[in-house]
Amino acid sequence: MDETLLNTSHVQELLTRVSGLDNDKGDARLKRIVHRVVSDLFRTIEDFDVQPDEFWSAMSYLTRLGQANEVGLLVPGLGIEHFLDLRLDEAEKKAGLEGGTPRTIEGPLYIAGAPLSKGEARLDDGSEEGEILFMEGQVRDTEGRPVTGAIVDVWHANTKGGYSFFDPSQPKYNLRRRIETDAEGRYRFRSILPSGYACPPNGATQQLLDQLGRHGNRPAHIHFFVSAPGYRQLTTQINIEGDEYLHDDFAFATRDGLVPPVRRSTDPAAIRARGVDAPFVEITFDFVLNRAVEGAPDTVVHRAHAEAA
Ligand code: MBD
Ligand code: FE
Repeated sequence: MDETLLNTSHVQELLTRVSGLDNDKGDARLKRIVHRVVSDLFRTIEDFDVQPDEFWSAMSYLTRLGQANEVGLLVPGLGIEHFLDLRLDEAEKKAGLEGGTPRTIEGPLYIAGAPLSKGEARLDDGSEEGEILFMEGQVRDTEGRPVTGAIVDVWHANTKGGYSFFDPSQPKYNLRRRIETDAEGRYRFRSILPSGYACPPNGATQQLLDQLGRHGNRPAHIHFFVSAPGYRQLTTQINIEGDEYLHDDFAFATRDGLVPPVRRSTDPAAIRARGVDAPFVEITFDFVLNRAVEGAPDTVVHRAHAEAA
């Protein structure tokens, strides 16, 4: 071993005691993880000769990040949430699962308990000017059989990139619905085409991104949880093609297979047939679910979610 401060018996004993590895109480796995994380931090401090002022500026950064409730924003910004997806992909491959719709990150803006309806829904309340969107598709298993009674839980931003609940100017559950698939496994909804999201410009996440020379933008996207008894829950998003950030997402969520064609209709007869009074866009997107299996980690992620009051 190199003669570094980290490698001295004094510091190694300190790390053992810090993480409780010298006692037989507590959580054995957590002790090993804390030992690793604190050791890696000590090594970073030593290798980069981090000074106390720099260290405390990082601690006040983390304090501000938490106080602003931006932890869930920095995590995808640092690619960590995408890495967790890659890990799940790898575990599923090992368990012999393949052929499902690609997963991609949940992000920080899901709200549980959106209104539930059968077959179809309208997500917007008509109060916002925006391109009219009709989206529909089928939920199937990997053998191509329709999944009846699946729940398509969908949420997306408005034309300003804001999400209801987090953006108090929007009505409760605006652009959030749960749709139960019909006898053919189909869902359909009407909404408005979302715009991309941008990190709060004066927030803690953007502050770090600035120092990394990075932007904090996401391409326009629509989130989904698709679930049904006997199947693995799918967490995914589709992206709206043509967006300038389509392949430059600060949250690294764009994946092959998740960018469906967007069909624009300006034909008066088609507009009349849809029962609307303006041009609209259509997206067709089918979801393929893997069956539930033993031996692959659960895809339902337990994390703190706000619930609308
Ligand atoms: C979002 O809308 C989002 O989906 C992610 C991952 C991060 C910030 C805002
Ligand atoms: Fe989002």
